[in-house]
Parts: sequence; structure tokens; C-alpha cells
Amino acid sequence: MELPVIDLSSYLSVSTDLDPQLRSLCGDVSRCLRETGALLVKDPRCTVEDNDRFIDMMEKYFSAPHDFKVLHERPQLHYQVGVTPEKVEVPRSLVDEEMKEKVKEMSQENRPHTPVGADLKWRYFWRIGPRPSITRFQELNAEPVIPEGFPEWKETMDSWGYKMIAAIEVVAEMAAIGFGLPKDAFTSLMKLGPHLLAPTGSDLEKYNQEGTIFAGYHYDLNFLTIHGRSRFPGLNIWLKNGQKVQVKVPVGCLLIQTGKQIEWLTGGDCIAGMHEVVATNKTIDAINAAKEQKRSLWRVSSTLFAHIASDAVLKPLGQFAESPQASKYPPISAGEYVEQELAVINLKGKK
Ligand SMILES: O=C(O)CCC(=O)C(=O)O
Ligand SMILES: [Fe+2]
Repeated sequence: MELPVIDLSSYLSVSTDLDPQLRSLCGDVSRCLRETGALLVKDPRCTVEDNDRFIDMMEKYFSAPHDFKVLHERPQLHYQVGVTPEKVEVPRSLVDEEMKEKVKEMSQENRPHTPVGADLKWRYFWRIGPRPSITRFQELNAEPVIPEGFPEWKETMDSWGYKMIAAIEVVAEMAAIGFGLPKDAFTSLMKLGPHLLAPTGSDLEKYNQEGTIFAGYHYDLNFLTIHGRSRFPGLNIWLKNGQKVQVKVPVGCLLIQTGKQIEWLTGGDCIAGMHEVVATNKTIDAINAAKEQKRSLWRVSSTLFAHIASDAVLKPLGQFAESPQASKYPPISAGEYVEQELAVINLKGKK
């Protein structure tokens, strides 16, 4: 199945009232998020060159020695800034009994790989956007970590991160309009959110067997996730109907996925998109090509997690408050919700 590509240019160029054509485009955005949990977009402000500059720097970082990278680990801050080494984050599908049962019922062709341990991917978390001056959730809003020897770090991270946030904000506005909510229904809750630029790094020199799991089957706990292109394939996503899709992000496009916080705000109308990252035969082909061209064998993702502000309340908005499923989504502050999820996936409470 091919996901449609939504070009954000026409929405971006309009400052006044939306014409019927743009309203219909907003309807496409909300429908796609509802029916598939994923969306491909083109944002003229996010160029291939920006994405390449970011990936180049992260390849250099991840290929640095282990002892250097662990200097940037902050377990006392729940790993919410700096690096998370491989084998720390536990995929939800390893520990969530209900999820395990659902997986058992899936058909062979759509069934995810079964994780046997923690993820093999590394990760770097870098906050994007201003922090709240007063918050009940200090760890979720901690100051960033800058590795030594990377003078271009802050500028490169911020530049890619702010562009990703800008793209998400447009999608969030269009989705709100498409759902019949006020245009700023989501974006107003995203203000001062603990957004994270969150590239993953998977060492394909060390792990290159087909079927190796870098990120086990899981959903994202945030609002919406956005990924640029990765130089190595491997991301599989599941549509709402249970169909597994190998993601191919066309050049110049960005992939958006629904996280758990949009599921909460829409009372389950949108559900958080399930996904995994594994070495497939296409990943192996890309490894061989990279070897021939003497390119880095680190698979870097250009991922950003957009969040609802920690002190804001997650609850079904507008008409979603009346939906039969609304009681499954009781009001909870986004920060409290995130802390509960972090505890399950092994990122909270480590010192
Ligand atoms: O590495 C990727 O492509 C995506 C990883 C992922 O699912 C995540 O970071 O939550
Ligand atoms: Fe994910």
C-alpha cells in the first residue's frame, strides 16, 4: 500500500480563510491519520540538504568510541536528554501482556518480529523549543547535553529540530481543522512541550543479520512523531486495519506517525501507530551498497517526537469527549502519563 503524500505548500501560503479545496486537504490529513496512523508530507522548508547535514553529524557521533558516548548518558534524568546506549530501552511488546496476546492473534504475514531483549539501537535526545519556567516535571524538561568536539552540534540539531516542529505544527493544525476542532486545538497544547529530537543509531557493522531487531514492535508515547529519510530501510509500520507496511519515504518527504497522546486527545478515533525497526533484505542490500561506496554503516533516523506540554491535561477534545470510547481516556497530565510510560520501557527510575 502506498501512503499518499500531502504537500503542505498550499496550506502554508494561505494566511486568511481557507477555501473549500484546502478544507478538503485538511480532511485528507485527519482521515489519513485516523485510518492509517501515518502520513507522508512534503514541507518546502525542510530540504534534503538539511536532512543530510543532520544525518552526517549523527553518523560521526554514533561512530565515536563507546566510552566517549556514555559520557552523555543521563539515567538520573530518565535518559530524557543525551544518549541512551543500546540494550537499555525495552520495547513495549516485550513487557506488555495485552500487546503480546494481540500479536499472537495476528496473521503470519502481518506479525511483528518477536523481541527477546532490549533494543539494539542507540539514541540521542535533544530538546527542541523553550522550556517552561515552572513545571511539575523537571526531568522531562532538563537542559540539553552537548558532546565535546562537535562545535556544529547545537546549530545542526536546532536547525533540523525546529524545522521538524514547524512541519508538525502545520500537520497538527490541518488535522484539527479536519477533525472539526478549533485550528489551534492541538498546537495550543504543544506550546512549551518537551519536544525531543530523537535520532536513533543502529550499528550495521556489528549487527547485520536479516531479522535483527533494532527497535522492537511498539507505539510512541508522544503526540505525533516525524521522521526524515533514513539512509537504510528497516522501519515497518502497522495500519489501523492491522496491515504491515514497509516504509519507503520518498526523497524530500517526511513521515508522520500518530503517538499515544493524539489517541488520548481524540478519544481513540486516531490510535497510536505501531511500528518496529528490523534488518530486512533491503537493509542488507543498502549495507552492501554503503560498503562499496565506503559510507558509514550506522543507520541514523532523523526522528523528532512532538509532545503535549507536560503540565497540560490529556483528555478527549470537543466531540471526542462524547464518544463511547472516551471513558478509556480519563484526564491525566501529559507529564504524569509520560512518566508512567517511561517506567514500563525501562527509562525511568534508573540512577
Ligand atoms: O529508527 C527508526 O527509524 C525509528 C525508531 C523508533 O521507532 C523510535 O525511535 O521510536
Ligand atoms: Fe517509535
